[in-house]
Amino acid sequence: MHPMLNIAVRAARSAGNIISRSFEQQDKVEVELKGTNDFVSNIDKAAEQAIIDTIQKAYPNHCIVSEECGVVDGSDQDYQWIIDPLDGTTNFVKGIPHFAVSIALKVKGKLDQAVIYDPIRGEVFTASRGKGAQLNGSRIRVKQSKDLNGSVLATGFPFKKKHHSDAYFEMFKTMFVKTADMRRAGSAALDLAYVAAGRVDGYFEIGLKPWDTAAGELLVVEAGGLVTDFVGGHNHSQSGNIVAASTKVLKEILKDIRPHLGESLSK
Ligand code: 2AM
Ligand code: CA
Repeated sequence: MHPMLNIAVRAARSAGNIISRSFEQQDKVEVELKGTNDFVSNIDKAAEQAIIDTIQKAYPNHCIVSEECGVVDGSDQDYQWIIDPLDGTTNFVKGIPHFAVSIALKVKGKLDQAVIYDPIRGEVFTASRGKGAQLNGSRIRVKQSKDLNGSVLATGFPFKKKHHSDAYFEMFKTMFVKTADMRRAGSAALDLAYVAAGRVDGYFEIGLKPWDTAAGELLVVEAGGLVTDFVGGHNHSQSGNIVAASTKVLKEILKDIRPHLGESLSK
């Protein structure tokens, strides 16, 4: 394993231990609202600190961008860690056992290493640039479905951007009638990991942040899939609008999204 991926996995496991221990003791979880429909807990922050400590111990000069604490500047701008200590916080605070730790490393602006750790199921999804993607050490691959017929797509609702509800549910409807079914499980990181593992045939969501998708993007690409924005371009980390699937399924999804884009989602 690449030494930097090894550190990422160690950091993810230490955060995951904090999260799963606290999940058993919900009375110790303190929840705040950081924005509309947007929860954060003391556990998000404790898990984040564990990750930052692990990375900084190994690589004190690297930069870090993290969901709860923002940017930690390092002297070496070539290395940037992108962290979501607890992806699926709403599930966590409601007692639903589906969430993950997501850690990615960009080297000179390119995704290089990624880990997504589901501490409840003990699943560690990893990817290294050019070396493929793994689940608990075994190779995973995107399902090479040829169209939406018989497929299951993962998605998330635009819960923080409800002004997109009409456009989103029109897209949803267009795809839903063609698929076998849809899943809305509540963790973007795990949705992308499941695309990489071939558990779902594709995924789309509006309004995500870079830490929700950075690790998942490398997983999908290394597992033989594609990741784009809503018009097939590569603006998804800026726009937060993301599609991930095999080449053929992605083309179908983009075709179904296109009529409902309007001005603000056309990137
Ligand atoms: P979080 O739990 O770390 O906030 C749920 O749809 C998934 O999307 C979660 O992974 C959640 O991450 C993420 N998410 C973050 N911002 C979102 C937004 N504005 N709209 C939809 N999903 C968002
Ligand atoms: Ca997140």
